[in-house]
Amino acid sequence: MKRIITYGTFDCFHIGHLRLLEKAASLGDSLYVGVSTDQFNALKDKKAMIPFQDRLEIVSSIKHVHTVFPEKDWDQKIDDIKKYDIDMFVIGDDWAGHFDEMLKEYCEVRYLPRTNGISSTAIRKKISAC
Ligand code: C2G
Repeated sequence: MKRIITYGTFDCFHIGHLRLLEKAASLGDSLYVGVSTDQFNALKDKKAMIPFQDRLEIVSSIKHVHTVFPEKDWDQKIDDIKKYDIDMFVIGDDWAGHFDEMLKEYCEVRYLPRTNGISSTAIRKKISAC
């Protein structure tokens, strides 16, 4: 059983998020997703429009997702990889090169192409302009 892990804010859930999760899930047998808490987003200089509990529930409802859990800080990934016996870490290539040193001795690290033309930031801007 090949286990995959990824992380994200998943604010204003959109097709770019869905395609990432679909592709990540296709690389193994079960997909584990860390959803950034509102407090952790503050550390990422991000302010999600959708509260953490709602984002967690939305991501957990995606058929490709096996398990969701809170992402509370930058340093929990190695513990998560051990806890869930993960084989591969995947994330969009906007993060390319960012996690190799930290994670490569624990699991495979793979960066997947982002979906162009859509972002939570753009959606939030459109909503605020209404
Ligand atoms: N994504 C994508 N295409 C987009 C937008 C996002 O493939 N158009 C991917 C991102 O690359 C990421 C995932 O969807 O893999 C979630 O995106 P965000 O919610 O923006 O995640 P981020 O805030 O970058 O958090 O520890 C890692 C961080 O928590 C990642």
